[in-house]
Amino acid sequence: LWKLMCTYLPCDVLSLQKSIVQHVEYTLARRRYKKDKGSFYQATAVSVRDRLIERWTDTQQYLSSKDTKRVYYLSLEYLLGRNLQNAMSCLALRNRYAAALEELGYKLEELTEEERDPGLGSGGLGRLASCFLDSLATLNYAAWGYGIRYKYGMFEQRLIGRAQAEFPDFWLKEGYPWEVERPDVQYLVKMYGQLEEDGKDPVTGRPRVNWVGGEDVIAEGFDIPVPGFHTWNTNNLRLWTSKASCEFNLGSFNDGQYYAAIGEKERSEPLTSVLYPCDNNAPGKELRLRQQYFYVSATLQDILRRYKKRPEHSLLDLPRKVAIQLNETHPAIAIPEFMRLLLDEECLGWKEAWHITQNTFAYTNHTVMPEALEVWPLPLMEQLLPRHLTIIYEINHHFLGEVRARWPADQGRVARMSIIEESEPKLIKMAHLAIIGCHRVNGVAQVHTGLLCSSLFPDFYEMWPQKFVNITNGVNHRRWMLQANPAMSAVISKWLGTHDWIHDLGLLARLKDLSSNPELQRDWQEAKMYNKRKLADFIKRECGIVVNAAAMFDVHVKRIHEYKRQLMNILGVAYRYLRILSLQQEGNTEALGQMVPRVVIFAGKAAPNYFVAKDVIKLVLAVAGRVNNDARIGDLLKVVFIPNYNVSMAELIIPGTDVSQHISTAGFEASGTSNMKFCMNGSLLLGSRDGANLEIEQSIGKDNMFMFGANTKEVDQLRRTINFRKPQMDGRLRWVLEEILSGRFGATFHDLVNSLQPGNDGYMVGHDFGSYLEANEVVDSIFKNPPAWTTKCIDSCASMSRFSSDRCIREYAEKIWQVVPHQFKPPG
Ligand code: 26Q
Repeated sequence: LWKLMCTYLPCDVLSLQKSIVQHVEYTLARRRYKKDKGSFYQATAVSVRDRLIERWTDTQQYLSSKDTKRVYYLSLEYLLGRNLQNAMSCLALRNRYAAALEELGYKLEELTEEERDPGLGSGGLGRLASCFLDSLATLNYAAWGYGIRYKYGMFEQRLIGRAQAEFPDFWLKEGYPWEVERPDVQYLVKMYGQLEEDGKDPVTGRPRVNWVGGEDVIAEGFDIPVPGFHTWNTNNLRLWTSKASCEFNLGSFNDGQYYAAIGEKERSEPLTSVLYPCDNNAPGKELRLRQQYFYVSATLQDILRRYKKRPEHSLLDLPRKVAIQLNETHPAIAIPEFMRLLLDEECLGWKEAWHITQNTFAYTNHTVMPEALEVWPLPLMEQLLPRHLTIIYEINHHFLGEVRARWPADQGRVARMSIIEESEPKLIKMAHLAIIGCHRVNGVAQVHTGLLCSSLFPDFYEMWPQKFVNITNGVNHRRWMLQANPAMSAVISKWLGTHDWIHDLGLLARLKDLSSNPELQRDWQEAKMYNKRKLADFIKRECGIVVNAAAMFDVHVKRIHEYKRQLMNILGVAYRYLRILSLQQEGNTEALGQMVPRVVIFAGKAAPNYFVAKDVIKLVLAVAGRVNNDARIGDLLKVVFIPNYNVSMAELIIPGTDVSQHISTAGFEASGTSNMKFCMNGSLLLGSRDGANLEIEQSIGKDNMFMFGANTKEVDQLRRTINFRKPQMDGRLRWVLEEILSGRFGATFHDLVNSLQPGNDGYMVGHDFGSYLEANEVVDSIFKNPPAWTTKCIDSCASMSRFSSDRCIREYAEKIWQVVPHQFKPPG
């Protein structure tokens, strides 16, 4: 029996084949001899999953036996991307599976395409959480992610009548082979109801309250294994789904209540139905708060249950064994919920409970946008979570006492720092609650952390300077280089003479000595061309637009938001178009001959109720329609909007890019992470002085980056004076706007044009437009010199090691979580 328990599944090619065919037949009950890519994808996935599961359960067993400190990452969003390739490379079984499938008549690359992206997130924050999970597992940290298993993820974007249309994304339609349902992991979560006073606690002497009545919802866990790359350690991502609590005892209802009970069941199901598709915006919707609380409560109950399983664990020691990271304020209701569990369920006193809570939690801020800072109307909190409101009052009371003690007679400061905003209705500021309840607060890039300390939370920074730390974001280079770009990865390995850079990205620096070597350059350019052709094929399939792979591929892909300034890009494109036509009219063949053919590629989703962003998509499509169908333009300019941007599309687009745009108004993009991915894939960046762009520039060198526009300080100045110092508009911008208003691009886009008039232009498009166009000219001039261009690409790529999420996770481990790696080795 022991021997049986110590043996892992066989992984030779024949065994893999057998397992795939068996899963087709017995797990899926489909015909094994019928050619069916869908079934073979599913079966392959389950076969890989089997091989993850053994490591997964053994890792968890091992970590429990060692009683290691665990990190829990709480995020309302994860953008996992496809799993099949990732899991196979983690297990080092990619080649064997490819061989096994080849003989069965399938290409691994084709089966990969069968997997649907779980779109359980809306943008950068969710993708960052997924990169973190990968790095945590690879670096052998004991960590679990917790999230929500939305039934409908990020909506599917289609373009209908040259505009965005949203469709539900029912990603579970064919089932999701990577998850394991845990019917045995269920918790009750209560909402609404009333408080009842219940005398005094005999031990602590504190007044006791009971939270009674209300509705109970069941949370049930689904687990997804998170493998590390070339290590046995396999972590867990637990996602909650909601179920009606009457499923507990439906059988015992008598006839009259039976129907009512079913009705209640129907009401509870939708709680985890749909992901809010916002990004950098926080609508104060009751359902969203219910989702947050539901998920947080289940998670904390689960964490406490696991901790209490060991009889020697005392709650006072909890921070030595548990670190909880809040991804934004979305799970910040965890602070009062944890206090409630410690006070009301575990019967601790306030001081002990507060000490434990503060030392367990830490908070990452991802945004400085005022409209994205979460606030909840106090009456809503009172109705939904009456007990939590009283706890928030008490936290605030203790906290403001501290403020008053340190700054006596500074009422202004007390009002500014309070968790509760004295407006009508009163509001609860979740960021204040998070800062007060956590021992660390971090920003995600140097400028961003600077802004947190100087303009967003200066009072808190003054009170607790040591609480604030910067941890610049990073990305998982295994997914974003090795998996997404095998062509370039092969060139790198060939020229370094080793694959070790995959484990230690610092090794890439050696490429810098070789970057002008013509043979390396040829290999590099070939890889880039291969990726561009793949992208061109995709564009033809998806958009019906034929583009020339020799042209410069200029890419701007991310959520559509005013501060990200896709509008500035498309206005620049319109300018280029008008300029080509006027050069033609002048008969200026020399200038025309100097022009660099460009394909300008956009992709990204606009929140369904964000009409300005949807207008920007319309304008892009309108300009594309005009430019692409103007025979005079030919290959000089093409404009493409690829619908339904997601992680797997990013894996295709990023490697095929020559220059990518990260052009947010300075001071608005907390970090950005795609800038890192593009740079790692040999694209040059056209960027504003914002977020991580600045640190990337520091690492790769000024000469390798096309930077333009106002910096944070200048933007701040400009915004202060916007209403009384109206600058002259750049002549080129005025020209473009006039042409748009004249109907040159179909509709006249009055609202967009109006938003750019001096005085209205909060995102400084007008101010930066000139320097943006000039930066674009520099891009053109260097692109015309391929060796110079390629040297820059290689040099930048070679300088990117700091932006691996491995570096980032090590910093969290050291500066915030106080955890060290624990590597699990299998028996035998
Ligand atoms: C809040 C309340 C209700 C509904 C939705 C939301 C909500 C959801 C998502 C608010 C914000 C978000 C997403 C924010 C986000 O993606 N921020 C990005 O985080 C990245 C990782 O740190 C940064 O690189 C980006 O700069 C930042 O914009």
